[in-house]
Amino acid sequence: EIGPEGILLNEDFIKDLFIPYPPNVHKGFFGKVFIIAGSKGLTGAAALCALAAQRSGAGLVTLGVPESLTAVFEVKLTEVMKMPLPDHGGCISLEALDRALEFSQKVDVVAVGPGLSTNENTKKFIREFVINCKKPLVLDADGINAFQKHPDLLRGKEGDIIITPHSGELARLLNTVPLEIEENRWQKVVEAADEFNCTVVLKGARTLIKSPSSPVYINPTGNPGMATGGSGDVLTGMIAAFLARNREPLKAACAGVYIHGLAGDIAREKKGEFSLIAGDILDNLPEAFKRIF
Ligand code: NPW
Ligand code: AMP
Ligand code: MG
Repeated sequence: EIGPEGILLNEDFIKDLFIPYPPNVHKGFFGKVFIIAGSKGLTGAAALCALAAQRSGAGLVTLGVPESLTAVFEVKLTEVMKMPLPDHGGCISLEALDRALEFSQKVDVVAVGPGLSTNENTKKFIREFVINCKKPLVLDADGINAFQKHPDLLRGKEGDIIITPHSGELARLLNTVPLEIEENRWQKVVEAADEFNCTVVLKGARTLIKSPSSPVYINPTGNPGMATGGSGDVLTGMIAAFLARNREPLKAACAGVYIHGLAGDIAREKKGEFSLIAGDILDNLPEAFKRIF
């Protein structure tokens, strides 16, 4: 424990996340995840996120993608299902709202954000979707950026939400600059969890996790090799999969962050810190799970 209100994450906290299941289990038991991600030039973020959810035990993963890019995703991803959504110029558009909301009713968790772009029409779609979605949500990257000038909309939203900002993204949400977040990480994670009444994962070296009623959890795993494009997209898929399975935002967030860092540490053992790429974190998820369970 770090002080009265800080707790260092460890494996014991993670272990009881995974409830035993019978041998005749079926895929519905492990949870259905809907990920809305990707745009022209950023299909990698969507693919990494979806595969991470699949590798993190989700029973069914469906990726909502810009319709015009469907063929790209069909080639990139085999196990993941795709839901083509109306787009303009490779960015999901507001016209996608009804289809996305309707599909969300059939899943356990929706993750929104990786690689969606900051196209104005896409941001409108994101805000309308998030406000009207009745399922637990994981918001990352552009799923957070869409609320930059509309924090009140996020503040007023009911239901379980996990947000996973890096300093730049939390700065946008709190209308400040990244340095201000970096210099006051503890205070800012507390402020954000309180203000938005949701679980906040403030990423970076020693990621901090906090829900409105919890202490601050500090993650000891991970390494600087993970400061590479796509790392965070992997984390989002993992947290969504865990949330679909256990429905406990704080536990899902803590487990995601801890195991993501562990997979990054295993990747570093094999590839070295210098060459580590996000796909290596993904590739070492199986090894990380084997070490814990
Ligand atoms: P600077 O200039 O680096 O010092 P953005 P993004 C600042 C997708 N991706 N960590 C930083 O400052 C994502 O999912 C797609 C990080 C800069 O001003 C998003 O949809 C990939 N940043 C989209 O791209 C792989 C920090 O914040 C700004 C920081 C954009 O996401 C890559 C950077 O943030 C990527 O995941 C910190 N600790 N502190 C793909 N293969 O498809 C300050 N900053 O502009 O939100 O850019 O995170 O790359
Ligand atoms: P993103 O910026 O969204 O791609 O997320 C980056 C991911 O890598 C987050 O999970 C960070 O916690 C992790 N990460 C980035 N830099 C470091 C670092 N220096 N040490 C440990 N983890 C890091
Ligand atoms: Mg990111």
